[in-house]
Amino acid sequence: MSPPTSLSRRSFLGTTAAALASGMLPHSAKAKETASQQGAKHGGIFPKDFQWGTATAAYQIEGAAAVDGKGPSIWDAFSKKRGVIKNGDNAEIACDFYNRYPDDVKLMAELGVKHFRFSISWPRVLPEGTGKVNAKGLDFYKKLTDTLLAHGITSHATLYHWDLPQALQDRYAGWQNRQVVEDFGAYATLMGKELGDRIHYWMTLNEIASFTGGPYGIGKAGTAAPGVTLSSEKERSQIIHNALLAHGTACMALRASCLKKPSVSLAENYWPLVPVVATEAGVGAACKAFRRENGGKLIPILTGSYDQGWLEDHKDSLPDILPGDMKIIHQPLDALGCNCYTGKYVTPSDDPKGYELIPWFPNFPVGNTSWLHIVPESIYWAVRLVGEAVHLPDLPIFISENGYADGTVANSAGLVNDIDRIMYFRAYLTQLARAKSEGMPVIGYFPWSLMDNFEWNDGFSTRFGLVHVDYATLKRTPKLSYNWYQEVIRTGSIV
Ligand code: GBH
Repeated sequence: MSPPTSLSRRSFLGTTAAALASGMLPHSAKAKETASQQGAKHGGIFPKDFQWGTATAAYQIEGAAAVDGKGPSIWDAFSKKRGVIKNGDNAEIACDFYNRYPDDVKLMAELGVKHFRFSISWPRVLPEGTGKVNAKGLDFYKKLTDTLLAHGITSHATLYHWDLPQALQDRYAGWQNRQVVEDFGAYATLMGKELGDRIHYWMTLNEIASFTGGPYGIGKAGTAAPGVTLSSEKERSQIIHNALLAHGTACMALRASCLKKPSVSLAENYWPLVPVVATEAGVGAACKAFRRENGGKLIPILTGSYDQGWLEDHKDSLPDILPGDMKIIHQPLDALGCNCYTGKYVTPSDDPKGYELIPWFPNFPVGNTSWLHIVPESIYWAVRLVGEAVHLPDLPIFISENGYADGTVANSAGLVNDIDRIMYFRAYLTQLARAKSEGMPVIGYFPWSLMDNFEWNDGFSTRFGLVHVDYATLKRTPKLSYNWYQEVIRTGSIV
């Protein structure tokens, strides 16, 4: 793979070497240098075994939507509707990762990542959602994981990144029906049996809030797949409750079916709450907000009960909870994956909740896509509040996603000079280093995404990659941020 041409790799490295020589290490890393010989030797705060990775999802990169026996997913069906995806894009080909993965794994190896987060497409391995296994689909993940291993890259697999088999949507309305819990469990068992010999790190679900929120409208059609109209909030609560049960059931299924003891986790985009001023009162308000704002998903997973404040907020729309449900939901986790892009600022308040969220305003800095308010401290509080607000200070946390959409386009040499993305990553990583330097159990970082890909409703128009993809030719070109991340990994410090 040839390095970018317009700003040569040598001049790029020259710049970063100078920065390092002038002592531009994060303050916290410096403070730690004497305390942690190993960290210092490695150049920074992140230890040698820190999991530097990248993240992707099956539907967004694989393509091969109807190839080798794959069944359709709800996103295949949804994308066929007119006007729901920007520019009428669809992911039939996407990045063609299904065919090009050998080259893409080389790109990862060149980048220096030792960890890769991808998801398994449920309808690729079980075209009908249940029953008959598609051997060719299974083969793909065997070949992918073998290729990764051959390049010294560890697999981190997500079982569900939003591509439900359309067959289950048709058969019983998918996530709306509790039957999905059993079927997801059976799928997890199959994956554990078939792939548990080569995959140690598992995530059950990706972002419960995302696939139970926008896809379902109340009194109007949801805006993402499957695009369903609900009649009440209670119906949504039930969908979320089913997802929580599916998570717990899959945890048990993986532990029972993997050949070797797996590491089981999920990737949640829970809200990090950032105290505007981190006084005792400010942090106290953030803790209260953390429990209440995350009280319907992360909190029951981590504690076995919906948050009391959350129950009050949702008293008219509570799900039906069967005896034993909360125990299923509350499975021990080996680690917690946090998808962190943004956060919310919070201040103490005299109202009974004890906190107030600061609303966004139009000129607040946003990262080239409407929802991505730039809040670097969110990544620090996302880690710290699991310890402080939920009292799990030893639960290992990895950042399963963190990313930024392109603000510029490829120049005439085909290079994307994405200094804005580098700024974003550096700011967030500095805050992660802050958490690490304070002794918090941060174990990995998986920026979203290895390469530009199908960004759901935004189609191909919004680009999150470290590598640029030309969708006309499918040519991959590393962006400047790829070179930057390469140096971060090489030195273990924030260059
Ligand atoms: C992640 O979601 C996803 O896991 C990943 O697949 C995705 O590509 C990546 O982020 C980048 O977006 O349109 O205003 O209703 C991030 C959280 C939740 C952000 C849903 C967009 C819809 C906002 N996403 N949200 S809006």
